Amino acid sequence: MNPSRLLAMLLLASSPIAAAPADQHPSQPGSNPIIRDKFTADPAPLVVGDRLYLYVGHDEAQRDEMFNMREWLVYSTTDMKHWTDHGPIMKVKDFKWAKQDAWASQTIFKNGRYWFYAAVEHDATHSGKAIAVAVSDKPTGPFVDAKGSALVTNAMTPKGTHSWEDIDPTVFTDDDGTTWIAWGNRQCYIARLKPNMIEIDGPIREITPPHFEEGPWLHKRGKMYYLTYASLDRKTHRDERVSYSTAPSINGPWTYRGELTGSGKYSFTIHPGIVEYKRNWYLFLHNATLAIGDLNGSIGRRAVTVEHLRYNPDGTMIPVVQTDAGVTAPADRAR
Ligand code: FUB
Repeated sequence: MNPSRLLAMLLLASSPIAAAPADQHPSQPGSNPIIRDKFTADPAPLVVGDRLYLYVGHDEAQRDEMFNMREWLVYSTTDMKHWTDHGPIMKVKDFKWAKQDAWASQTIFKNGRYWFYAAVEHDATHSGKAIAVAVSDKPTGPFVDAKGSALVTNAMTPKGTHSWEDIDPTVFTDDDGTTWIAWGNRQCYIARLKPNMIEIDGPIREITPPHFEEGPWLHKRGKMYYLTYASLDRKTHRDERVSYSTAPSINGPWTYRGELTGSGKYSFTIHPGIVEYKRNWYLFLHNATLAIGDLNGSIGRRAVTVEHLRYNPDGTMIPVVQTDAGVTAPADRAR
């Protein structure tokens, strides 16, 4: 998030344009937004056996606050329609070296444990944002700081242009067992993780794709690797959209494939999370259409959604139209 946009965002957040209408959507299970009693953002799915877990940040912005995010929550489902609330898995203060900002996260399973990677604001000992790593024996936590210090600090990406570039980790284990981590804001970075999951192994490489803003998500389908992300073409758009690149290997070369979906309704940010579950593919996003009590959706009061995701025969992803119906609509009509 660019500070020069901050003032504009705050003004928008309190303007009629940004104010979401009262929640008029039908509450049919599976329709969007999927979580309606809390504001949630930055969805990150993980399949464990026959259950899909969904890790989110808890948006608690009051009035014109931009962001107020102090904890991460997890939900789960076995049918994509009914969600169980497992409560908070961690608070940002559980990382003793972090100051604030429970921003985007992702959890993966490796070596019998669940590894949780998240963006936070570092305390005064390091400037700017950082990436934390925590671990648990269960997908629902409790998670504990696995390292006692940041996995990535702003100083580790010295060619970056700003202090909040080291955010939004995505983690992916390739077929050879190597786990990779990518992250970034405006600059997108990738690095290998050591088998211990708490140290970077080797160089950090920049792989910034066109219009990259933040929120990268790595996945693989067949032989194709995908880097999906929140994009912003400042010349033409006011709000983030989702774009993606593909590659024949995690090391690239990456080919830009254009936009996967438009902006989340009423939301400056958007954040993709992609997963295959029970032989169907899903794209999780967030928008700002939810109202709870007298609090309307805004930049800091978002709501997680999910849509079907389909592929063309050549492996490219079919553009996704964001809907109120969500996955209550049949997958074959998800265009
Ligand atoms: O939720 C806080 C930040 O906003 C995330 O880290 C970004 O991806 C954007 O969604």
